[in-house]
Amino acid sequence: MVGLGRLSLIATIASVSAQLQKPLLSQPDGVLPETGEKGSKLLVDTESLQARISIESLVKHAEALYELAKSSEEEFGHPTRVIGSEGHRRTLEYVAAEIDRLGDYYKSSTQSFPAVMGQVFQSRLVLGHSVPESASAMSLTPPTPHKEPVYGELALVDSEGCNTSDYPHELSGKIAFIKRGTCSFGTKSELAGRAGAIAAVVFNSNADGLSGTLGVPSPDHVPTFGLSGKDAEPVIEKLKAGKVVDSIAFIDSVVNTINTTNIVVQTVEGDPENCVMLGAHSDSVTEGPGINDDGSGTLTLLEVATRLTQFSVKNCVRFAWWAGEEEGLLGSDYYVATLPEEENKKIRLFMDYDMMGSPNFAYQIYNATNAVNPTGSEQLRDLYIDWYKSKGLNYTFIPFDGRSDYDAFIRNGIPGGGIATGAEGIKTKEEELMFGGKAGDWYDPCYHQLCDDVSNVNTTAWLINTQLVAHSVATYAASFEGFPERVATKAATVYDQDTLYHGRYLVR
Ligand SMILES: *[C@@H]1O[C@H](CO)[C@@H](O)[C@H](O)[C@H]1NC(C)=O
Ligand SMILES: *[C@@H]1O[C@H](CO)[C@@H](O)[C@H](O)[C@H]1NC(C)=O
Ligand SMILES: *[C@@H]1O[C@H](CO)[C@@H](O)[C@H](O)[C@H]1NC(C)=O
Ligand SMILES: *[C@@H]1O[C@H](CO)[C@@H](O)[C@H](O)[C@H]1NC(C)=O
Ligand SMILES: CC(=O)N[C@H]1CO[C@H](CO)[C@@H](O)[C@@H]1O
Ligand SMILES: [Zn+2]
Repeated sequence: MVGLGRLSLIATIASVSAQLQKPLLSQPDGVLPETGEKGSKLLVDTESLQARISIESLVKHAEALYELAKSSEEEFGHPTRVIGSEGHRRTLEYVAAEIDRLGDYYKSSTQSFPAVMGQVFQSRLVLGHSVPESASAMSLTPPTPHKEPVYGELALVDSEGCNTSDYPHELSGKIAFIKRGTCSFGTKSELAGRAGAIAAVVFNSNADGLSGTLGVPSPDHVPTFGLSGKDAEPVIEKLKAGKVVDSIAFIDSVVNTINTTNIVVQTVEGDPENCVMLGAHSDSVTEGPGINDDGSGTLTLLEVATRLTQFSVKNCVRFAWWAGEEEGLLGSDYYVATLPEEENKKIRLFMDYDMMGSPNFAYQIYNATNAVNPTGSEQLRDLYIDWYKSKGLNYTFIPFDGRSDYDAFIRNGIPGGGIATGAEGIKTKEEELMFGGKAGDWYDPCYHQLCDDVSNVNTTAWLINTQLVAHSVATYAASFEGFPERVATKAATVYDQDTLYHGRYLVR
């Protein structure tokens, strides 16, 4: 694979796609190459590339993706493209085959990596005489031993439980009661385990409930719950008054590791020292087929990659389809972590495209600024702003807070940004005036559910955003003039401190 150095490239796309059924579409409509005088392709320009984006083509691919999700029905009882499922395996084959059809315009590679997956089947927490309603087992928590309840006294941990010295000496056989804040839930669980606790409860610093993830498994993790500040308050009072709170914790869960695969595709043409990179995630959650999340982004990339082949490029363009995003940005984390320093520097920017056509959409731009993120992020943000403005469309800013695959890039000094159309957030009255749709409802009422099917995309928004993705690719494929040079590979300290999410889960 061009420019990707020592990545572990397990298989080539050609071999993956060999057994595939016939491609979905014959040669896409309206895609005769843009040729110059000598019959060579013309340098990509944004208007020409945007003009070739076809909503019919996007929707046809979405229908195909839904059929692939159905291949998981036997194992899961419903359509899904979660990593490890037949539906996801076939999604990867599908993307690979579609790229393969484009001939030698691209060089492709796959990158396999271990993905940790967890499932919580049942859980229960009893604190003294009460069964707090807000208690929820954290994602990637280990089960209680033998999947049986454990019994112990609750022990209040000092401060925020981020230091060994915060944990009482006589914690052995007890359940640690820890305040949310500063360090990750994973760190708290680990320190509690090392101090001898048999389970841990992290309570929120405000009245709300707390559902998070322990992140990368550690042998020292103990079964861990999140709890609302409201439910914690009376318990803390008792503990501070020196009363004993006998408690019961029970979690039935599994954590296991499977192999899954990123697909990375790069133009053969274009300066390999200066790449514009973009990504979407190929996987869905277990609960549904994930056509908007992130089938839409997956197919947007495929559409732009297909149409781009009719043009020549000055800078290299690299497309990625990440796996394991829903388990905590696993694919993009792995990719960036295994990128040698000299390869990191060749990526001028990374653009994240996750959820392009939410039914109750807003045109959302990640508020990525140079003050907090690697320099260049703000120039990318402004490119999106200018484009929506030029079309007379409204847009909003949303936090750039670690909830999608840009995270590893930002943490490793690569400028980034992106657009989205909204997940489980609630549309405001003001946004209803700006975008239509319905105030008071989620942007995507089928977010992470079975109903995230072909009918769960707004085709107007999807087309507009795919045109904007085409604009972003065409702009940087043609020139990086005015775009800041790459600098450090570790720069995002403010971002590190402020970011609460890693994918869809709270981490601290
Ligand atoms: C994952 O792949 C590696 C390397 O190919 C292999 O050694 C390992 O057994 C695989 N693990 C699983 C769970 O399939
Ligand atoms: C965008 O981020 C900057 C800080 O980087 C902040 O000052 C500004 O208020 C943010 N804008 C919105 C609309 O969130
Ligand atoms: C943009 O939002 C304003 C309300 O803030 C609205 O009046 C206008 O129609 C919107 N423009 C479009 C193109 O929807
Ligand atoms: C997409 O959204 C617009 C604005 O809310 C609406 O007018 C249109 O009917 C929607 N189209 C589809 C296919 O959902
Ligand atoms: C006394 C002590 O070690 N305090 C440390 C506890 O952990 C926080 C966050 O990691 C540090 O900032 C403190 O210095
Ligand atoms: Zn997503």
